[in-house]
Amino acid sequence: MIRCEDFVDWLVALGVDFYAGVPDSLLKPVCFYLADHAGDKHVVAANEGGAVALACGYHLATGKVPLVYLQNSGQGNTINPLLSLADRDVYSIPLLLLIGWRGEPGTKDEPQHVKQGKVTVSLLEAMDIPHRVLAPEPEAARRCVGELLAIAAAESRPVALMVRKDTFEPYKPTDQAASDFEMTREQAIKAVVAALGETDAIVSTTGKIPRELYECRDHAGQGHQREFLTVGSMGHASQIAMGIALATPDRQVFCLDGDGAMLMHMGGAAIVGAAGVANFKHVIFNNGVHDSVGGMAPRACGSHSRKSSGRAATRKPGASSGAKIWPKR
Ligand SMILES: Cc1ncc(C[n+]2csc(CCOP(=O)(O)OP(=O)(O)O)c2C)c(N)n1
Repeated sequence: MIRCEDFVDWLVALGVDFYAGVPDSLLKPVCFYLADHAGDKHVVAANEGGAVALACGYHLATGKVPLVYLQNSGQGNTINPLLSLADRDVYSIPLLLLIGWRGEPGTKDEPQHVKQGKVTVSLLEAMDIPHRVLAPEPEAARRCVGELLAIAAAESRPVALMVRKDTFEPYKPTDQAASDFEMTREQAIKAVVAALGETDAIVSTTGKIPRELYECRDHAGQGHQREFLTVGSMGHASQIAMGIALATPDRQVFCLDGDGAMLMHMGGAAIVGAAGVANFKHVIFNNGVHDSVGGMAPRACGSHSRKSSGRAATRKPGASSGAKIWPKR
Protein backbone atom coordinates (compact mmCIF):
# COMPACT_ATOMS: atom_id res chain seq x y z
CA MET A 1 0.00 0.00 0.00
CA ILE A 2 1.06 3.58 -0.61
CA ARG A 3 1.46 6.12 2.17
CA CYS A 4 -0.41 9.34 1.36
CA GLU A 5 2.58 11.35 2.49
CA ASP A 6 4.81 9.59 -0.03
CA PHE A 7 2.27 9.96 -2.82
CA VAL A 8 1.89 13.70 -2.27
CA ASP A 9 5.68 14.09 -1.91
CA TRP A 10 6.16 12.44 -5.32
CA LEU A 11 3.60 14.82 -6.81
CA VAL A 12 5.20 17.88 -5.25
CA ALA A 13 8.66 16.79 -6.42
CA LEU A 14 7.23 16.59 -9.94
CA GLY A 15 5.72 20.08 -9.72
CA VAL A 16 2.10 19.25 -8.80
CA ASP A 17 0.98 21.64 -6.05
CA PHE A 18 -2.74 22.20 -6.63
CA TYR A 19 -5.49 19.70 -5.92
CA ALA A 20 -9.23 19.88 -6.55
CA GLY A 21 -11.88 17.19 -6.43
CA VAL A 22 -14.96 15.61 -4.93
CA PRO A 23 -14.32 13.08 -2.15
CA ASP A 24 -14.47 9.35 -2.75
CA SER A 25 -14.40 6.41 -0.35
CA LEU A 26 -11.46 4.72 -2.14
CA LEU A 27 -9.48 7.97 -2.11
CA LYS A 28 -10.48 8.92 1.43
CA PRO A 29 -6.93 8.81 2.88
CA VAL A 30 -5.57 11.10 0.14
CA CYS A 31 -8.53 13.49 0.43
CA PHE A 32 -7.98 13.88 4.18
CA TYR A 33 -4.22 14.13 3.79
CA LEU A 34 -4.64 16.98 1.30
CA ALA A 35 -7.16 18.70 3.57
CA ASP A 36 -4.59 18.58 6.38
CA HIS A 37 -1.51 19.54 4.40
CA ALA A 38 -2.32 21.41 1.19
CA GLY A 39 -3.98 24.52 2.69
CA ASP A 40 -5.53 26.78 0.09
CA LYS A 41 -3.98 24.74 -2.72
CA HIS A 42 -6.72 22.17 -2.09
CA VAL A 43 -10.35 22.76 -3.02
CA VAL A 44 -13.24 20.39 -2.48
CA ALA A 45 -15.30 21.34 -5.51
CA ALA A 46 -19.08 21.39 -5.91
CA ASN A 47 -18.83 18.73 -8.61
CA GLU A 48 -16.18 16.94 -10.61
CA GLY A 49 -16.60 19.14 -13.69
CA GLY A 50 -16.03 22.17 -11.48
CA ALA A 51 -12.86 20.51 -10.16
CA VAL A 52 -11.54 20.10 -13.71
CA ALA A 53 -12.33 23.74 -14.44
CA LEU A 54 -10.63 24.91 -11.21
CA ALA A 55 -7.56 22.88 -12.12
CA CYS A 56 -7.56 24.33 -15.65
CA GLY A 57 -7.66 27.83 -14.20
CA TYR A 58 -4.74 27.04 -11.94
CA HIS A 59 -2.75 25.73 -14.89
CA LEU A 60 -3.57 28.82 -16.97
CA ALA A 61 -2.18 31.07 -14.25
CA THR A 62 0.89 29.00 -13.34
CA GLY A 63 1.77 26.62 -16.18
CA LYS A 64 1.80 23.81 -13.59
CA VAL A 65 0.06 20.43 -13.86
CA PRO A 66 -2.74 20.22 -11.22
CA LEU A 67 -4.37 17.10 -9.80
CA VAL A 68 -8.12 16.40 -9.96
CA TYR A 69 -9.50 13.60 -7.79
CA LEU A 70 -12.87 11.93 -8.13
CA GLN A 71 -14.85 8.75 -7.77
CA ASN A 72 -15.59 7.26 -11.20
CA SER A 73 -19.30 7.98 -10.50
CA GLY A 74 -18.34 11.59 -11.21
CA GLN A 75 -16.59 10.80 -14.49
CA GLY A 76 -19.69 11.93 -16.39
CA ASN A 77 -19.47 15.37 -14.78
CA THR A 78 -15.90 15.76 -16.04
CA ILE A 79 -16.57 14.83 -19.66
CA ASN A 80 -17.71 18.25 -20.83
CA PRO A 81 -14.75 20.26 -19.48
CA LEU A 82 -12.29 17.49 -20.41
CA LEU A 83 -13.47 17.42 -24.01
CA SER A 84 -14.33 21.04 -24.64
CA LEU A 85 -11.79 22.81 -22.40
CA ALA A 86 -8.75 20.68 -21.54
CA ASP A 87 -8.59 18.53 -24.68
CA ARG A 88 -5.61 18.89 -27.01
CA ASP A 89 -7.90 20.13 -29.80
CA VAL A 90 -9.18 22.97 -27.62
CA TYR A 91 -6.94 24.58 -24.94
CA SER A 92 -4.63 21.59 -24.47
CA ILE A 93 -4.36 21.69 -20.67
CA PRO A 94 -2.32 19.10 -18.77
CA LEU A 95 -4.06 17.58 -15.74
CA LEU A 96 -3.58 14.48 -13.65
CA LEU A 97 -6.91 12.78 -12.89
CA LEU A 98 -6.93 10.48 -9.86
CA ILE A 99 -9.99 8.25 -10.20
CA GLY A 100 -11.38 5.92 -7.53
CA TRP A 101 -12.47 2.83 -9.48
CA ARG A 102 -15.73 1.64 -7.95
CA GLY A 103 -17.40 -1.31 -9.67
CA GLU A 104 -14.22 -2.55 -11.31
CA PRO A 105 -15.11 -5.67 -13.33
CA GLY A 106 -14.44 -8.77 -11.22
CA THR A 107 -15.14 -6.99 -7.92
CA LYS A 108 -18.42 -6.97 -5.99
CA ASP A 109 -20.09 -3.56 -5.72
CA GLU A 110 -23.47 -1.87 -5.56
CA PRO A 111 -25.63 -1.81 -8.73
CA GLN A 112 -25.08 1.91 -9.40
CA HIS A 113 -21.32 1.31 -9.53
CA VAL A 114 -21.30 -1.80 -11.72
CA LYS A 115 -22.09 -0.15 -15.07
CA GLN A 116 -19.86 2.86 -14.41
CA GLY A 117 -17.04 0.55 -13.33
CA LYS A 118 -17.36 -1.39 -16.56
CA VAL A 119 -17.10 1.66 -18.81
CA THR A 120 -14.62 3.79 -16.86
CA VAL A 121 -11.60 2.75 -18.93
CA SER A 122 -13.42 2.81 -22.25
CA LEU A 123 -14.66 6.35 -21.52
CA LEU A 124 -11.05 7.45 -20.95
CA GLU A 125 -10.05 5.73 -24.17
CA ALA A 126 -12.88 7.38 -26.09
CA MET A 127 -11.64 10.73 -24.77
CA ASP A 128 -8.06 9.86 -25.81
CA ILE A 129 -6.80 10.23 -22.23
CA PRO A 130 -3.68 8.16 -21.44
CA HIS A 131 -4.33 6.14 -18.29
CA ARG A 132 -2.79 3.58 -15.93
CA VAL A 133 -3.88 1.66 -12.85
CA LEU A 134 -1.94 2.90 -9.83
CA ALA A 135 0.11 -0.02 -8.55
CA PRO A 136 -0.16 -0.53 -4.79
CA GLU A 137 3.60 -1.18 -4.53
CA PRO A 138 5.27 2.15 -3.70
CA GLU A 139 8.18 1.93 -6.13
CA ALA A 140 6.02 0.87 -9.08
CA ALA A 141 3.47 3.55 -8.12
CA ARG A 142 6.12 6.27 -8.02
CA ARG A 143 7.33 5.28 -11.50
CA CYS A 144 3.77 5.22 -12.80
CA VAL A 145 3.04 8.73 -11.47
CA GLY A 146 6.28 10.00 -13.00
CA GLU A 147 5.58 8.47 -16.41
CA LEU A 148 2.05 9.80 -16.60
CA LEU A 149 3.05 13.28 -15.48
CA ALA A 150 5.80 13.30 -18.09
CA ILE A 151 3.18 12.56 -20.77
CA ALA A 152 0.84 15.24 -19.38
CA ALA A 153 3.59 17.87 -19.41
CA ALA A 154 5.25 16.92 -22.71
CA GLU A 155 2.00 16.57 -24.65
CA SER A 156 -0.01 19.11 -22.67
CA ARG A 157 -3.04 16.88 -22.16
CA PRO A 158 -5.07 15.27 -19.37
CA VAL A 159 -3.89 11.87 -18.11
CA ALA A 160 -5.54 9.54 -15.59
CA LEU A 161 -4.57 7.26 -12.73
CA MET A 162 -7.14 4.64 -11.73
CA VAL A 163 -7.17 3.69 -8.06
CA ARG A 164 -8.35 0.33 -6.76
CA LYS A 165 -9.58 -0.44 -3.24
CA ASP A 166 -6.86 -0.51 -0.56
CA THR A 167 -4.22 1.17 -2.72
CA PHE A 168 -3.58 3.82 -0.06
CA GLU A 169 -2.71 3.23 3.56
CA PRO A 170 -5.33 4.57 5.96
CA TYR A 171 -4.69 8.13 7.12
CA LYS A 172 -6.01 9.61 10.35
CA PRO A 173 -7.12 13.20 9.78
CA THR A 174 -5.98 15.78 12.30
CA ASP A 175 -8.80 18.19 11.60
CA GLN A 176 -12.01 16.22 11.15
CA ALA A 177 -15.01 18.54 10.91
CA ALA A 178 -16.63 18.70 14.34
CA SER A 179 -20.23 17.66 14.44
CA ASP A 180 -22.18 19.42 17.17
CA PHE A 181 -25.66 18.93 15.81
CA GLU A 182 -28.53 18.21 18.13
CA MET A 183 -29.81 15.33 16.01
CA THR A 184 -28.20 12.55 14.05
CA ARG A 185 -29.13 12.24 10.38
CA GLU A 186 -31.07 9.10 11.22
CA GLN A 187 -33.13 10.97 13.85
CA ALA A 188 -33.80 13.78 11.39
CA ILE A 189 -34.96 11.32 8.72
CA LYS A 190 -37.19 9.65 11.29
CA ALA A 191 -38.78 13.00 12.16
CA VAL A 192 -39.48 13.76 8.50
CA VAL A 193 -40.88 10.28 7.85
CA ALA A 194 -43.19 10.61 10.87
CA ALA A 195 -44.60 13.85 9.46
CA LEU A 196 -45.40 12.46 5.99
CA GLY A 197 -48.95 12.05 4.77
CA GLU A 198 -50.23 8.74 3.38
CA THR A 199 -50.11 9.77 -0.26
CA ASP A 200 -46.91 11.83 -0.19
CA ALA A 201 -44.10 10.75 -2.50
CA ILE A 202 -40.43 10.85 -1.52
CA VAL A 203 -37.36 11.14 -3.69
CA SER A 204 -34.13 10.66 -1.80
CA THR A 205 -30.57 11.58 -2.70
CA THR A 206 -27.43 9.40 -3.04
CA GLY A 207 -25.33 7.89 -0.23
CA LYS A 208 -26.41 6.99 3.29
CA ILE A 209 -29.65 9.00 3.30
CA PRO A 210 -31.54 6.54 1.02
CA ARG A 211 -30.32 3.56 3.08
CA GLU A 212 -31.45 5.14 6.34
CA LEU A 213 -34.72 6.26 4.77
CA TYR A 214 -35.42 2.73 3.55
CA GLU A 215 -34.74 1.23 6.97
CA CYS A 216 -36.73 3.92 8.74
CA ARG A 217 -39.80 3.35 6.54
CA ASP A 218 -39.42 -0.38 7.05
CA HIS A 219 -39.52 0.13 10.82
CA ALA A 220 -42.47 2.50 10.51
CA GLY A 221 -44.30 -0.17 8.46
CA GLN A 222 -44.79 2.35 5.63
CA GLY A 223 -43.80 0.25 2.59
CA HIS A 224 -41.71 1.54 -0.27
CA GLN A 225 -44.21 2.11 -3.10
CA ARG A 226 -44.09 5.90 -2.83
CA GLU A 227 -40.35 6.38 -2.48
CA PHE A 228 -37.66 6.66 -5.14
CA LEU A 229 -34.03 6.18 -4.12
CA THR A 230 -31.57 8.07 -6.34
CA VAL A 231 -28.76 5.64 -5.59
CA GLY A 232 -26.54 7.08 -8.35
CA SER A 233 -26.86 10.34 -10.27
CA MET A 234 -25.76 12.39 -7.25
CA GLY A 235 -27.20 15.90 -7.16
CA HIS A 236 -30.14 15.22 -9.46
CA ALA A 237 -32.75 14.17 -6.88
CA SER A 238 -34.45 17.59 -6.82
CA GLN A 239 -35.04 17.54 -10.56
CA ILE A 240 -36.42 13.98 -10.44
CA ALA A 241 -38.74 15.11 -7.66
CA MET A 242 -39.75 18.21 -9.62
CA GLY A 243 -40.61 16.03 -12.64
CA ILE A 244 -42.83 13.86 -10.44
CA ALA A 245 -44.38 16.93 -8.79
CA LEU A 246 -45.25 18.48 -12.16
CA ALA A 247 -46.81 15.24 -13.33
CA THR A 248 -48.83 14.70 -10.13
CA PRO A 249 -50.03 18.12 -8.93
CA ASP A 250 -52.49 16.54 -6.48
CA ARG A 251 -49.84 14.98 -4.29
CA GLN A 252 -47.01 16.39 -2.18
CA VAL A 253 -43.55 15.40 -3.34
CA PHE A 254 -40.67 15.56 -0.87
CA CYS A 255 -37.05 15.58 -1.97
CA LEU A 256 -34.73 14.42 0.84
CA ASP A 257 -31.29 15.74 -0.10
CA GLY A 258 -27.79 15.96 1.36
CA ASP A 259 -25.89 19.25 1.45
CA GLY A 260 -23.08 17.84 -0.71
CA ALA A 261 -25.54 16.53 -3.28
CA MET A 262 -27.51 19.77 -3.24
CA LEU A 263 -24.30 21.75 -3.86
CA MET A 264 -23.31 19.44 -6.70
CA HIS A 265 -26.07 20.72 -9.02
CA MET A 266 -27.37 23.68 -7.08
CA GLY A 267 -28.81 25.29 -10.22
CA GLY A 268 -31.72 22.87 -9.88
CA ALA A 269 -32.97 24.85 -6.86
CA ALA A 270 -33.30 27.97 -9.02
CA ILE A 271 -35.28 26.01 -11.59
CA VAL A 272 -37.64 24.67 -8.92
CA GLY A 273 -38.02 28.16 -7.46
CA ALA A 274 -38.66 29.80 -10.82
CA ALA A 275 -41.25 27.18 -11.76
CA GLY A 276 -43.10 27.74 -8.47
CA VAL A 277 -44.04 24.08 -8.09
CA ALA A 278 -46.37 24.31 -5.10
CA ASN A 279 -46.43 20.58 -4.30
CA PHE A 280 -42.62 20.26 -4.22
CA LYS A 281 -40.80 20.33 -0.86
CA HIS A 282 -37.01 20.21 -0.66
CA VAL A 283 -35.62 18.96 2.67
CA ILE A 284 -31.83 19.23 3.02
CA PHE A 285 -29.95 17.29 5.68
CA ASN A 286 -27.08 19.68 6.23
CA ASN A 287 -24.37 17.87 8.16
CA GLY A 288 -21.65 20.03 6.62
CA VAL A 289 -19.78 17.02 5.19
CA HIS A 290 -19.80 14.31 2.53
CA ASP A 291 -20.46 11.75 5.23
CA SER A 292 -21.25 8.82 2.93
CA VAL A 293 -17.71 8.75 1.50
CA GLY A 294 -15.75 9.46 4.67
CA GLY A 295 -16.84 12.83 6.05
CA MET A 296 -14.92 15.52 4.17
CA ALA A 297 -16.42 19.00 4.14
CA PRO A 298 -17.87 20.03 0.75
CA ARG A 299 -16.11 23.39 0.77
CA ALA A 300 -12.77 24.89 -0.13
CA CYS A 301 -10.20 23.99 2.49
CA GLY A 302 -7.68 26.43 3.86
CA SER A 303 -7.47 30.20 3.79
CA HIS A 304 -9.30 32.26 1.19
CA SER A 305 -7.30 35.37 1.79
CA ARG A 306 -4.53 34.71 -0.72
CA LYS A 307 -3.57 37.80 -2.68
CA SER A 308 -4.30 37.86 -6.40
CA SER A 309 -1.27 37.48 -8.67
CA GLY A 310 -2.80 40.12 -10.90
CA ARG A 311 -2.57 37.85 -13.95
CA ALA A 312 -5.49 37.71 -16.31
CA ALA A 313 -6.35 34.46 -18.05
CA THR A 314 -6.41 34.90 -21.80
CA ARG A 315 -5.63 32.13 -24.22
CA LYS A 316 -6.90 31.27 -27.66
CA PRO A 317 -8.49 27.88 -28.36
CA GLY A 318 -5.93 25.55 -29.91
CA ALA A 319 -2.95 27.36 -28.36
CA SER A 320 -0.63 24.93 -26.61
CA SER A 321 -0.28 25.30 -22.87
CA GLY A 322 2.81 26.01 -20.87
CA ALA A 323 5.75 28.26 -20.61
CA LYS A 324 5.35 30.40 -23.71
CA ILE A 325 2.04 31.89 -22.67
CA TRP A 326 2.12 31.21 -18.96
CA PRO A 327 5.67 31.45 -17.75
CA LYS A 328 6.26 29.16 -14.80
CA ARG A 329 6.76 30.89 -11.49
C1 LIG B 1 -21.35 12.30 -9.33
C2 LIG B 1 -20.90 11.63 -8.06
N1 LIG B 1 -19.81 12.09 -7.43
C3 LIG B 1 -19.39 11.50 -6.28
C4 LIG B 1 -20.08 10.44 -5.75
C5 LIG B 1 -19.62 9.76 -4.47
N2 LIG B 1 -20.53 10.11 -3.36
C6 LIG B 1 -21.53 9.33 -2.96
S1 LIG B 1 -22.39 9.93 -1.66
C7 LIG B 1 -21.36 11.27 -1.59
C8 LIG B 1 -21.49 12.29 -0.50
C9 LIG B 1 -22.84 12.84 -0.33
O1 LIG B 1 -22.76 13.90 0.60
P1 LIG B 1 -24.07 14.61 1.15
O2 LIG B 1 -25.02 14.84 0.04
O3 LIG B 1 -23.65 15.80 1.93
O4 LIG B 1 -24.74 13.52 2.08
P2 LIG B 1 -24.13 12.76 3.38
O5 LIG B 1 -23.29 11.67 2.84
O6 LIG B 1 -23.33 13.77 4.17
O7 LIG B 1 -25.34 12.28 4.10
C10 LIG B 1 -20.39 11.24 -2.59
C11 LIG B 1 -19.34 12.28 -2.80
C12 LIG B 1 -21.22 9.99 -6.45
N3 LIG B 1 -21.97 8.97 -6.04
N4 LIG B 1 -21.60 10.59 -7.60
